[in-house]
Amino acid sequence: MLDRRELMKRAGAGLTALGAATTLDPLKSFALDTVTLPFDNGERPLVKYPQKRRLIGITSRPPQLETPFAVFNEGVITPNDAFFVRYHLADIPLSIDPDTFTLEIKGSVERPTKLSLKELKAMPALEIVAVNQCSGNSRGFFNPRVAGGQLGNGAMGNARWRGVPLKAVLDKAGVKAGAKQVTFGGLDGPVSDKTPDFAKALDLDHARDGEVMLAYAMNGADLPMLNGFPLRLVVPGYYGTYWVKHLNEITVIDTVFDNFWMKSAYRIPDNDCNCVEPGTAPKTTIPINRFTVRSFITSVSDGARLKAGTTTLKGIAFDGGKGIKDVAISTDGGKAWMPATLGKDLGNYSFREWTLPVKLAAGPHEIKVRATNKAGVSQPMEALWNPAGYLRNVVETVRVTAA
Ligand SMILES: Nc1nc2c(c(=O)[nH]1)N[C@H]1C(S)=C(S)[C@@H](COP(=O)(O)O)O[C@H]1N2
Ligand SMILES: [Mo]
Repeated sequence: MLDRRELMKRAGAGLTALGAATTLDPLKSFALDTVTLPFDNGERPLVKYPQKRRLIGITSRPPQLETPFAVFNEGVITPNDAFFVRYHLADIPLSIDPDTFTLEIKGSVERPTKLSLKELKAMPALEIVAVNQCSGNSRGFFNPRVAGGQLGNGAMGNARWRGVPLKAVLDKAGVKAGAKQVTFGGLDGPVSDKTPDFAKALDLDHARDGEVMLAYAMNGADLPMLNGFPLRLVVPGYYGTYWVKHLNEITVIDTVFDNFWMKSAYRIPDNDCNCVEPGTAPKTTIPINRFTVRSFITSVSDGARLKAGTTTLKGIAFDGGKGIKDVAISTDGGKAWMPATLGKDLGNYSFREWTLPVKLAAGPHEIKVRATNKAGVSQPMEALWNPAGYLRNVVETVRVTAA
């Protein structure tokens, strides 16, 4: 048997001489241990991939990794080596040369353009702190259960993204009158040609809002390979499905993009709650878009035993871009609510830290957290349901015992 340190060393050896940022071998990962997420069939391996610390393994071909929830208590910025990983197609790039990489802008434009990474980095840069969250984050908690990756709460992360506004690149190419949408494709692809290639689209106005960006750096470093090196789309406030990784193709189109990933997948019920009666199907759907409002307690986990007396609770909250207005905490199962103190404001797209000292008498307590955004939108006390397992944002509960 290899000891743990040796396994970690060998996993790291998946990086070749080309340099840490550009090459990896996802087949060189190792299961080191397991964790159990709090729902049926929740046991998962903890796996080590190049440029990543030990993360929760969902699938291995393609690699899909979830962040252990304790990471969110370390700070509001998720470290690159702990950031979750989601792919759809098994043929992911293992090696990309940043010196020859180019981004192509084509379609309904005056000047079809190719830009190198160097040219993109020479343009005026933009930085935004923004949460990236998979549409199916927390899907494993759906009741009744739904098909798809059975994720806990770790398919999200918050990073400081640096890059260029998509608008600047579109302006360089000159969008033609009559254009409707912009599509985005990356370097990964399907193993069989029966599987549709992954590509997403945004409406032209959204694409030109000055905030949607092409990011080449994350938390002051190159993007990790598994998070889209050397360039990815960042769509602040929108679900991760739009954040196309290894982005190398931008196409301006005069129609509404109707590939599988827009027309059939990643759709939500077209009604006020974006929800349906559990077990039923929506009549009409729309493409998933902005995050619902969410909040979490990160400092204590469900089932924890605490000392009776004063405990300072801590956690995070975020929404789809209005910004968090307030966070309220209940220690009696939702009867009385107390306002928490919000931490530093890193912008409307970031995790917002909250803290609150609470007095807990000896005995069991049901602690709940509920955030409200600046538009007055809050979280439901009972979970809403949709057949794809998206948008989960029920008020979270942590049961603790003080003694
Ligand atoms: N090229 C490419 N980009 C992609 C995907 C993909 O399969 N291929 N998946 C998307 C989905 S569904 C999510 S949730 C995010 C996840 O980003 P991350 O892997 O950096 O955490 O990437 C998005 N970008
Ligand atoms: Mo996703």
